[in-house]
Amino acid sequence: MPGSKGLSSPTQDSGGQSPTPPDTALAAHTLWADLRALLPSTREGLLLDFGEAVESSVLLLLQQAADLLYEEGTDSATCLGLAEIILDYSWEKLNIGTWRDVDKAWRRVYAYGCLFKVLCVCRAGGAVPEAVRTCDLGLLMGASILDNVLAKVIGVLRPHLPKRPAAGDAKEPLPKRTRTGPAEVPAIKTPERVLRLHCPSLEHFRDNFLLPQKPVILEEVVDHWPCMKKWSIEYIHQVAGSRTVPVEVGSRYTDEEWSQTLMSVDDFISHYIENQDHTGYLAQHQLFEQIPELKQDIGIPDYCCLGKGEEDDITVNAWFGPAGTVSPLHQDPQQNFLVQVMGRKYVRLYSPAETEKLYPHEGHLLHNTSQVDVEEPDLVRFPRFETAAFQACILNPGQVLFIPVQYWHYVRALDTSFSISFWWS
Ligand SMILES: O=C(O)CCC(=O)C(=O)O
Repeated sequence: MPGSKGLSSPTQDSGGQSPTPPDTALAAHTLWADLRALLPSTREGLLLDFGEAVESSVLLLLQQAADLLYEEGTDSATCLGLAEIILDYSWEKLNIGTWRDVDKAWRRVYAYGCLFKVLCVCRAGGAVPEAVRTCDLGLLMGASILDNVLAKVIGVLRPHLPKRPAAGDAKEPLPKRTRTGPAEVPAIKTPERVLRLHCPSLEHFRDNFLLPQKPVILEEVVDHWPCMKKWSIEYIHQVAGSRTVPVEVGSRYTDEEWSQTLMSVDDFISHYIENQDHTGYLAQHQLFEQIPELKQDIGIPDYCCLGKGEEDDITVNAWFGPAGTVSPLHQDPQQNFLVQVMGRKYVRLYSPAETEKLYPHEGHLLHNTSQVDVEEPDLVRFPRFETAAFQACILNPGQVLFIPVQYWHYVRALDTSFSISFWWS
């Protein structure tokens, strides 16, 4: 997948419509005490040191905000004003050029801005959903500070979030409008089918698929994961609805009009899953690092133990979207187990030996992506594509597709779908 093309500015908070608890003052006081306990005991412990990349004027703002936070009985509005300036300024720095060139010092500044804002909001008895959203922005766009304090802050805030009514409590069901009819399921010829195996032994998998680098679908190896029974759209609303996530907007990342944005999971579901005006894809996101409650519902495929790395080195990504999302034909630098939790996906696989027939983009950013639209190839521009050998499958819930390192893969969702990829070496 390509590097980030830059995120559009996060949509403004919808106005903090959280119901105010009856004993507001007491609740705010308790919350502030719990949050304050996460901070270093002295102001110096905040470690506000950013090196030369960050102007001294910005450092001064950070120091002033920190001083105010550590003073008793401070006017939170002044501190909040400083935090907002720090956030606006560092946000600009995060959005200049490509993501990989952003100086980490600015990502730390942004994370401190988020932390200070959240503390001010909560000290003043403000809206918890807004505070959670700010923490998420800090986690997504900032760098880790103070031993991942923003994740700990979310842990404290979570019990204070307003509860979403259970699906049965809703007075009227939301009208559902779907742009597309049932997705077309491609026919797959027998010789092209990816082999399926029930729970092969580690040795069998290693000798017949990992070492020779051959794709295979593994069945019944993740049936015991709680996500297989528990997950539904309603469950994702309940557990993750108020959390902010990155969303790809547009049919495919190779299109000109494709962009990325940040929004709550609730908004993502209502805009892109329940009402499909445009295609939106919560794609290639380390959701389980961000939301530990969801991580409890999944495991790591046993076969990953055949790799050389530690379990912590495995990159686990979520791919959640409506029918019709397309990941263009591309290759990745690690082995992959693509686990299908909800819905079906059509997958095409091409061996790295076929690369020359797949016309990779020439630019640096997309060199691992083919220029060919797999299901509607332009054979005048890309004549060799017609002779490229491939395998294909419909990946069903509960199945795990092994995609060897550098194997080209194209993926189209046939239904509302949730998949989890495990990249390992
Ligand atoms: O499911 C998808 O849309 C793409 C998955 C993918 O590219 C991957 O797991 O590397």
